[in-house]
Parts: sequence; C-alpha cells; structure tokens
Amino acid sequence: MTLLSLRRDNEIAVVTLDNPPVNAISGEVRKGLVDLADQLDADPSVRAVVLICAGRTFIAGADVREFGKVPVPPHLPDVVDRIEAAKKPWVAAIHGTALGGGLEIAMGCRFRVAVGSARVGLPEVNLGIIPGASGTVRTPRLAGVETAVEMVTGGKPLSAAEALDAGLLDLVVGADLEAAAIAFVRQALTAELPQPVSARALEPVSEAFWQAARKTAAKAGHQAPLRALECIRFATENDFAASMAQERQTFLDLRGSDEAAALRYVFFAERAAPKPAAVKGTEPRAFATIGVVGGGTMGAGIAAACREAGMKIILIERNAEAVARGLENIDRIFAGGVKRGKLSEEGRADRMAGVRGSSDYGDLAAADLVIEAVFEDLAVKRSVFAELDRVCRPDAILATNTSYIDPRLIAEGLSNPDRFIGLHFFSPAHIMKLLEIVPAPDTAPDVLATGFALGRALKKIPVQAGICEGFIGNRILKRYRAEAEGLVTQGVPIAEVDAAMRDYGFKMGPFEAQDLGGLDIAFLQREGARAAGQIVAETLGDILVHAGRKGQKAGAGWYDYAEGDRTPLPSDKVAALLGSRISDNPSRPSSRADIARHLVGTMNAEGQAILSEGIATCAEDIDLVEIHGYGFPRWKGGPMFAFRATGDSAE
Ligand code: T1G
Repeated sequence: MTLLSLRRDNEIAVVTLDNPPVNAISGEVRKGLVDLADQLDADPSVRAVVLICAGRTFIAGADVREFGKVPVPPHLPDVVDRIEAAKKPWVAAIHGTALGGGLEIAMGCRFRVAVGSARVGLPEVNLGIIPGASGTVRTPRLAGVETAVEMVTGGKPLSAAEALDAGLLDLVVGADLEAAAIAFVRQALTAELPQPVSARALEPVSEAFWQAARKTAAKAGHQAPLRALECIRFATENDFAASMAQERQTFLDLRGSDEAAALRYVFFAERAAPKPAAVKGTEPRAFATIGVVGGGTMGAGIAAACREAGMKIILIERNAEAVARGLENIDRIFAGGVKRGKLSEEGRADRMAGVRGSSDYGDLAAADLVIEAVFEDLAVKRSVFAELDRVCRPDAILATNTSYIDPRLIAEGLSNPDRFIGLHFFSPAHIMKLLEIVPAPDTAPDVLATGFALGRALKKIPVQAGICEGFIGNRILKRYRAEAEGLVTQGVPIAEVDAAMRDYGFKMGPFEAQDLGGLDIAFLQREGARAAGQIVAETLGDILVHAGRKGQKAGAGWYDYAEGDRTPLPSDKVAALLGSRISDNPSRPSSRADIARHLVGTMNAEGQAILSEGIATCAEDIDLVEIHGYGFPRWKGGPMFAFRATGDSAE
C-alpha cells in the first residue's frame, strides 16, 4: 500500500492518500504532501492537482496518537500554506469526513469538491484543543465569522449541503468524485482563479455577537471552546500571519493541558470498549429479531434503540391494553425524532411498521434475542424467564435489564442458562450510550460476544461488569451518595456539596440529582434489603423520605421548591429534620475544590475496589461508565483517570 500515490489525467495530477483506517495525517503524510507540492510545481506538464483519499473517508484530521510526541516538521500549518502557495491550483475531493487538519488541508486548496454524503468539521475542541493549522484563521475567511465560530467552538460537522451553502465547498457531486473533481478543475483553469483563502477579507461582526458567542462557548465547561473563540476574534482584528502565530501558540498551549490529555484518553477508551479482548475471535450469534418484554419507559427505550438500528421488534406485555400503551410509548419516541427534525413522518411509520405488539409469549418463537425489562422484582422476573424458557428457540439469547437484582437469582431454573446474560441499559435507553454487560457464571462465550455486538450495533458504549450490588455504576453511585451525606453530617451545607460538584464539571451535584430522580428509588432498594434481612443503616435520605420529601415530584426533597418552580431552595425543614445528625465539631473539607477532590477520590477508591475484585476489567471501563452513565465531566477523564496523574485517592 502506497501512502501517497500519483497518477496523471493528462495535465491534471491526481494525488491519492491511502492511510487506513481514516487517512489521519502523520508526520510521513505531512512530508509526503510537501514533497509532492514541490515535485508538481516543478513539472511544467502539470496544470492542476486533485487531492483525494482511498478508503472510507477523506482526511479525518491529524493523527491523535502523535499528540503525546514532540511535533516534527513539516508542521501541519506549514503544509497547508505550502499547498495554498502551489503554482498549480489544488482541489480537495472529499468523501466521508474532512475533519480537523483534513478540512484545514482542504482550505489550503484552491477549491473543494465533495460528494453529497460528506461531512466537514473542526472537532478539535472535543479533544480539548483548537484547530492548529489555520482553522480559526481560514474558516472565517472562507465561510464567514459566524459559521466559523459555530463550527470551531461547537466542534460539530456540517453536511455537504450546509458546507456548500456556507461557502466551504465549491461543488457537491453525486458519484465518481475523482472524475467530477478533475472535470471541475479543468473547467476552472479556463477562467481566472479565485484568491487563495488566506488573502480573502474578513467581514467584521458586532460586539454583541462576541458576547453571545462567549456565553455559548462557556457552557462547554472546559477552556478549549473559549480559547478557540478568542483566536477567531483575534483573526478578525489582526493580519493573517499574526493570527496564525496566535492560533499556533494557543494550540500548543492546550495540547499539553490536562483537559486535552483526558479527552484523548476518553476518545481512545470509547473506541476500545466495544471490542474487548474477552470476545476477540468469538463469533456472535445473529440478532435480527429482538423480543422486548415490558413496554414501560425502559422497555420502550430499548425497543426504539434496537428498531433504530434496523432490528425487528416483538413487544410483549401482559394484556392488550398494556400492549397498546407500550406501542404508544415506542411511537412517542419516534414522534420526538420527527419533532426535532431528525426523522420524517414516513420514517416514523417505517420504524413502527417493524414493531409488533403481543400479549402472547408464543410470538417470541421468532426472536433471536429477548430482553426482559419488567418491574424490578425477583419473583416477577423469574416468572417472565420461566415463560421465555418455555417458548423461545433453544438458541435464542435471554437477557435481563435488571439494574440491581443478582442475575444469578433471575436465571435460576433456566433449562439452558448458558444463553442468559445481563444487559443493563440506562434510561432513556434510546439516548444513553452506556450499556453494562453482565455475564452470569454459565453465560456462553458467544452469548457474551453477542452482547457486545448488540452494543456496537446500537452505537453504545458497552462495558463488561461482574456481579455485585449495582455492578459498576450504581455501586459507585451508592458510595458517592453515602460520602456526600457524610460531608453533610460533618456540617458541610447540602448546597455547598452540590456547588462543589458543579464547579468540578458535573451538571448537577448529588443532592440536586436525587431530587430530580426521586429519593424513593434508592429508599425502596434499601427497604428491600432490610426486608431481606440485611443490616442497612438509616441514611439521611431515609429520614427525608419518611417525612414525605421524595424530591421534586413531591415538591420537596433535599431542597424546598416554590410552586411550579424547579429551582432548589435550601430548606430549614431539612435542617430541622437532620439537625440531630449534624456534627457540632465539624472536621470537614473547607473549600469546594477539597469537597470535589474528596468525593471524586471516593469514586476512585470504589473503582479501585471494583478493579481488584474483577468486577471491571480495566480502569478505562470504569471511567466510561461514570462519563456515559453518571455525568462525570469527560474533560476530567473519569474518577480513575483524574487520580492517575497523582496516583493517590481520597482514602
Ligand atoms: N487519529 C488517529 N486515529 C484515529 C483518528 C485520528 N484523528 N480518528 C479515528 N481514528 C481511529 C480510531 O481510533 C479507530 O481506531 C479508527 O480510526 C476508526 O475510528 C491540526 C490537531 C473519523 C468520524 O477529532 O471523529 O486534526 O479502534 O471507530 O465511527 O487542527 O473516528 O479501529 O484501532 O471512530 O467510522 C481532529 C476524530 C484531530 C476526528 C470515523 N479529528 N475521529 O468514525 O470510526 S485533531 C478528529 C472521528 C486535528 C488539527 C488538529 C471518527 C471518524 P481503531 P472510529 P467511525
């Protein structure tokens, strides 16, 4: 495989980059492009150059794996400048995605042609950095300041149509991209060439625009979007060279930041999780038809997610009325997609055409895999699995969505337990990416492999979890909440604990989150454990639930709420209820940073225990669970990564 190959179509040179899997720009690619620019400039028979990529996509950016290394010349901004300065105009022929440095190279070309399915973007902020090869300087010159701000600070790609409309592309073509690009540039040679992007003027924008953009960029919670905005603004107020220097300095500064290191760690962890060593080489079973037992919130979300991935659904409920309600719950999810402009009415109808509701378990004979999502009660689940054992094909996989019950207890009595597995989805299941895959002792290797294959098909982040109370995520959550209550008993105000975790990067602190979700869910689990004979100490949450303070749904929880308002108000009633439990000689963390460090350290300590017990296979999986299931700020990397640098934890 040649990294950069060259062929001629008469006077047009065609340069093809072939660097699987995504044509990322390595040091070798940078050097090769500069050498080719020199070679083609020196060849009088060449009048123009088409840059195209082999494989599934145009250049997806700089090679993220090189970020930890010392940058080696030629640096990417210099490569982009060299292409722009070429005597023969270059045209970028884009398919798949042109992202980051890929779009920057395309903006160094004199023209850009793409297929209709292509997307172009500057996602660098998602890695904690900013474009480092003129993205903040050329994009505003090509597409205007407002589009540049949206692309660079938001990090989301544009479709080919949007990019054409914004001026980022010169032509969108149907098929045969290479031939279309050659024809386009041959035609362009007959007229005066447009100015190189760096020479184009920048339209000024109002101060009000910058203020609004700053507010939006600040919502990201980490610094890269704000720093990118500063660079774009600098580019509107200074010349090209000064702006490039400003961008480069900012890029190098951010590239070495903790946030960038954390976001790179998460980027690779997210790609490794769905393909764990545990299932390498094991062929998963087919799963074209999925049975879902239970049409409530979880069951409907799971059914919608599987349907969205192209599977046929058989929804089972106990009677016709419940079936109808379950189908309505699923259809409501697709209707939401229509409302958000993500789905057409035809698409919604097509989705529902692939969903069959029934109260007859016998209809599950057609299912390859059945997911139980009924009430979190052992007896109810056992009765469901007894039916499944009776009616499903012997090779059909039977999965429970339980979040707390020991899957081994649910599987008891199954005729062939090797086909049983836990698939713990998170609500809403059609949105949350986390999927905890919980094999039971008898689960067959290909059943485990099928769990991961389903996770990949649903574009989720699947993570294997061992059997313990709460598996990985809910076990850490329980410890986190207990520690937060411990701080309150040491005299730390409830609102201060929440503020500390919001300052750290969570959308909500532990008490606000309980008020939103309801205190009674965990309360019922504790009561269930007590009823089963376990010794479970009374928690502060128990005291509140006994006082009717179940959270926002009850109009009061850890906080008071004014009628019809969700703003949490510190409560004198809670202070009175908990008064006797609050220490009067507090030995508590003083600052919000100390509070956050203490609580993240607690998550880390529980994660270390989970690792040592073999409940999780690697620290990365624990971090992914916390980020994708519990709102841990991804630019902190997760509770394991956050303490990796220091090597300690709060314990
Ligand atoms: N560098 C290195 N490897 C990459 C990569 C990259 N930029 N992008 C993807 N990969 C690997 C990935 O790890 C996986 O490897 C395989 O490719 C398939 O990825 C100067 C400095 C392109 C939309 O942020 O968004 O340019 O696991 O599973 O779902 O301004 O990958 O198979 O071994 O994600 O089809 C900016 C990041 C870089 C793009 C394809 N670019 N990539 O999605 O496949 S910074 C990005 C993506 C930059 C300049 C700056 C996606 C994708 P493996 P995948 P996919």
